[in-house]
Amino acid sequence: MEVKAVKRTLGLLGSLLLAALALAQAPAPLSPAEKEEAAKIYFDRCAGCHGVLRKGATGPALDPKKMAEKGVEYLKAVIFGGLPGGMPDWGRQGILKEKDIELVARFLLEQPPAPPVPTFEEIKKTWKVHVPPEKRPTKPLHNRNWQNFFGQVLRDTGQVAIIDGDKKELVTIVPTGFATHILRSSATGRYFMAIGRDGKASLIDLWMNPPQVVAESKPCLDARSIESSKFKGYEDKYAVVGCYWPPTMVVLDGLTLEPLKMVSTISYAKGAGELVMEARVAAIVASHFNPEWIVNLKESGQTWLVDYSNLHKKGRPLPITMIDTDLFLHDGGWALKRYFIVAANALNKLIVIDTKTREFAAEVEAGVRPHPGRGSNWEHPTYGPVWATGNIGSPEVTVVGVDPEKHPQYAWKVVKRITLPYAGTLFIKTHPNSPWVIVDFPMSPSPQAAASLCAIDKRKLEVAKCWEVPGAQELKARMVHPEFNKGGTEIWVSAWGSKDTPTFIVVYDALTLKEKARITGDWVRTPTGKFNVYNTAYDIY
Ligand code: DHE
Repeated sequence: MEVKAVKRTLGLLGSLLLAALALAQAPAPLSPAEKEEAAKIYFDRCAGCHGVLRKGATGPALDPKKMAEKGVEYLKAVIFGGLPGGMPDWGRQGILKEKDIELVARFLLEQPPAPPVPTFEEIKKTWKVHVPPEKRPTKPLHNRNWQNFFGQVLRDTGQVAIIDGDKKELVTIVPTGFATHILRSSATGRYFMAIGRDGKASLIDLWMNPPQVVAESKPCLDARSIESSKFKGYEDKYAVVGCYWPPTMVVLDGLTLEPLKMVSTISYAKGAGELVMEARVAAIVASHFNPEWIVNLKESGQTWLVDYSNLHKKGRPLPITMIDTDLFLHDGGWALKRYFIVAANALNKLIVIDTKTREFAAEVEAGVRPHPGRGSNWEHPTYGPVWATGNIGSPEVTVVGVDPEKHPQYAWKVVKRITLPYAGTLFIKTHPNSPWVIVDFPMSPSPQAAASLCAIDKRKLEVAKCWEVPGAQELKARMVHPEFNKGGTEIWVSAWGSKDTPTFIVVYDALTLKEKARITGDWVRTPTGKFNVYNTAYDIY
């Protein structure tokens, strides 16, 4: 029985009894060496959701007093087996061993140690240029169709595989950061920028033969987002990394990744609430209307418009417009390449920013814990241009009208809630040339659902077909992150298994939904997000 349920049943007496039991079970305090090891595991695996300071965000706050009430055995069980709300089963997946779980459970009973905060000088020392811009090729050194390359994140090996999308052939594998998170294309598409959870940014030049990491730096200790400058005249000039810890946004030179400017995001929460020390940077996109980035702060509920056009001047001025939007901002994408739609996930809302007028435009009710990735755009015969998101906590794709100028009656309204057979969606994706929106379910607790995909009919706004991907369950894999090729004729989806077992990337025909190919090999380990060069550079989704 849940501790809460026991408490309800037994009332005050029960609470006292549980507290006494937990105290009796209380383990010895961690030795300094154990604490250091536990802090590292916590930082690498837990801080992403619960925060370095354990104040909570995507996951709940982990207050040492409350943790002590739950007791170390309960904590060990949760860390081993996960919880339906999204807590991963670290032990069952084999990522954390019994000894690690024991250490982390005991660590949670103690006050969090002060996390390190590197200086700008220390950060600058992490900067390495392997091939200076003047020594890089002026045209591609291979005959491959590099605009149809896919960058496949191999999460737990800390690598990115570059795959030739035409030939479905591995081109090369490059090292990136620990538990590599995402890739973004530079404005021209020539470079992939990777960001690791350890804050390491890598610049991959796709014109080299084979493509290679030409520059790197580590602007922070924990990061999730990276973006390039895309406005006309600034293409590939700058890059920006959004950090979880320290809570900062770091501007880099786009061609060398030299750290140029560091901005703290510690800020008051929306509505002049408390000062948030751990205001982490979530999604970042580069505006098409102005030389600026749209930067979303998760815990303080602000969206910053960051003007990068003066960075070449003395003192590197960086004007920032701060808009109070809403708390728990996470991921999001473009609608009509003008409106940036970001999920305020714990509030079950979507926030819309008009990047042309540079204003807050609307707030829309989504399903439970919306998770768009970047979402999907298409033209509907009745509603005009629409954008859609999946939801982790409810079996629904939420479709929103996005054209206030030509279809004002549908703008920022949910025009359809498409029912899915399962909850647990992380990503949906489409392409202008495909009639389908493809939906995954990697967060479903059911192995069969997690191994399945659905296709939504973009005209009828209903599920047309769902299928289990053969072979995925046997490999204990979850199908994740659909991505189209440049022409929109193929859909690629990764089978996300454990690091010990190679899996595969499956390729479907984007019209018939028939399996066309499977990319596999010893190197295909923990494939998660994959990014097509052309679609990522030109924001096609
Ligand atoms: Fe992500 C996007 C944060 C776990 C794969 N993820 C994002 C973004 C944020 C974020 C802020 C938006 C970036 C942007 O657009 O600039 N992700 C987090 C977390 O905090 C979280 C919940 C926990 C953690 O500790 O990291 C988390 N993410 C995951 C995963 O477990 C996933 C499924 C696998 C993995 O590689 O780690 C995962 N996240 C992705 C992907 C995207 C992403 C593939 C980009 C989607 C796209 O199409 O653009």
